[in-house]
Amino acid sequence: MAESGLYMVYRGLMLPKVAHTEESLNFLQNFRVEDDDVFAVTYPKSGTTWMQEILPPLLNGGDLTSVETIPNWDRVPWLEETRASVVLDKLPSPRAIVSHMPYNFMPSSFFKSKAKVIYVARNPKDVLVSSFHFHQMASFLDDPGTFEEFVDKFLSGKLLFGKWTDHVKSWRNPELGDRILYITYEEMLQDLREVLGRILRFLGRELSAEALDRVANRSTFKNMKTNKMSNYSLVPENIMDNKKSPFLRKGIAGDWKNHFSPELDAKFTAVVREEMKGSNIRFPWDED
Ligand code: PPS
Repeated sequence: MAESGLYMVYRGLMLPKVAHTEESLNFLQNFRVEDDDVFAVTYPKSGTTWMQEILPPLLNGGDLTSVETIPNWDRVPWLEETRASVVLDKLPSPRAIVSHMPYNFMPSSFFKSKAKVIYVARNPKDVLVSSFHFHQMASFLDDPGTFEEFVDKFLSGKLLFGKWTDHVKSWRNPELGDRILYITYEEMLQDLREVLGRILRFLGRELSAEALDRVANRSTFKNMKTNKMSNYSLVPENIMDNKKSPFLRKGIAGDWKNHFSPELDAKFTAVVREEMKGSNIRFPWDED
C-alpha cells in the first residue's frame, strides 16, 4: 500500500487518507456481505448522497427517522471508509451500504452472495464539474488547478477512485445477472417517483403511494440542502468549506455547458468515446 500526501494508493487506486486507512481496507476485504444487503455503487459525484437519503426509507416502509436524525455517512456508510467498521454491525437489516469501489475491489463474500446492487451513473462531464468544485471546498483533496488542468487529471484517472470509464465498465460484469439495477442521476432528476418505483420492484418491496410521496419529497435537492444530516454542515469548515462551494451545489444536469469550451468538450468526448468503444454501454447523454 503506497501513499503520498493526501492520498494512499490501494491496488493502483487513489483514495483520500481522510477516510481510508489500511484498517478500513482490511475491513472491506474481510467484510461478510449478507444476502439481503443492498449496495448503491457510484463513481464519486454521481448521486451517492441522494441514494443515502432514499434507500433507508425505501427499505423500512417509509420511515424518515434515520434521514432526520443520523448523518448520511453513518446512516448508509461507505464500505471502504473508516466509519464502516463502527456502524455496519449496528444497522438494521436489510442494510443499505454505499461504495465507490470498482467491481473487482469488492470483498470475496460479495461475489458469493445474493446481495443486490443499484449502480448510479451520471454524465461524466457533470461529474467532472461537480468534482472540480468539490476539490475546491474539501481540504482533504488536492487543489484542482485550473479547469483545463482538472480535465486532464480526470481523463488520466489521476484522482480519487481512478478513471470514470474504468469504473462504469467494471460494473457491467455479466456475472452480476439480475443482481444489479442500472439507473442514472439524470433519470432521478427527471422523474424521481418513477425511479423509486423501479428500485422498489427490483428489491421486491412495496410502499404505499403516500409513503412514496414522502420519500420523494424528503429527497428533493431543496429539502436535502436544508437537512443538516445530509448537507455536510456537520463537518468542520476546515475540512469541508461549504462557503467556498456547497456540497449540495446545483443539483442539475448540464452544468458542464457552463464550464467546457468547445475545444475541451471535443477532447473530452473523443477520449471517453474511445475508451467506451466495444463496451456496448449506451448512455442517454452520449450524443450531448
Ligand atoms: S460524493 O462526494 O461522491 O458522495 O458526492 P455525490 O453525493 O455522489 O454527488 C454530489 C452531487 O450530487 C448532487 N445531489 C443532488 N442533485 C439533485 N437532487 C438531489 N436530491 C441531490 N443530492 C445530491 C449534489 O448537488 C452534487 O452535484 P453538483 O452538480 O455538484 O450539485
